[in-house]
Amino acid sequence: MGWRKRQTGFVVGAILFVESNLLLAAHFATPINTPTSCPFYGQVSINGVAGQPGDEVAAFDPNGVLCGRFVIHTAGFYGFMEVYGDDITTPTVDEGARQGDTITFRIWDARKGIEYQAVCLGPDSNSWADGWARNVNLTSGEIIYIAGDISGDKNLDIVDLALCLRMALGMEPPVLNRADLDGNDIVDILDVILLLRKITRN
Ligand SMILES: [Ca+2]
Ligand SMILES: [Ca+2]
Ligand SMILES: [Ca+2]
Repeated sequence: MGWRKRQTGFVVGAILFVESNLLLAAHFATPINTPTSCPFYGQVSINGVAGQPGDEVAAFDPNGVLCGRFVIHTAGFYGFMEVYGDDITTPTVDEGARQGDTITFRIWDARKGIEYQAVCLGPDSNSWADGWARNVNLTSGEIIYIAGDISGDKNLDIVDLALCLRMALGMEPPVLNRADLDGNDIVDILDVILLLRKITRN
């Protein structure tokens, strides 16, 4: 009886530990730091609610290169976020934006594990210019990605749970970018439990 209780306590503790680490690890990749940058800042909301500490904003150039990332620390605001320019001394590598490029943004809701395309609300334009700060308010638009949505239908449900379980049991090849919820590069029973908790919380 006591042993079983202790075991349960251990499992619950392990899950809470993993979940707290999930909130600490940044979702978006780290951009390459270059000598040129255009700082963006402004308000950020997700479905009408202020972006919360731990949520993230990322900036992309027209080639889809991630060239800026900011982890929100003050509810409702992001920035200054350095959005880096392409380094002309490295012609084979595209690190970021060039003069006049239109920058697009994505928003990551860390608690719900949802990545959104951002809608730019101004007041400034979102064109990149070295050394010029841009005030661009952002709000969430189309959903790009939901952590744990293995079936890809933008819903978290029993179908995803069944797929995750099959991957954890080795009955199906693991799809890491969708099913590895704790980011340890394997799909196992802990990912299934994390997904179950997400589904029951929704
Ligand atoms: Ca370059
Ligand atoms: Ca799904
Ligand atoms: Ca995992």
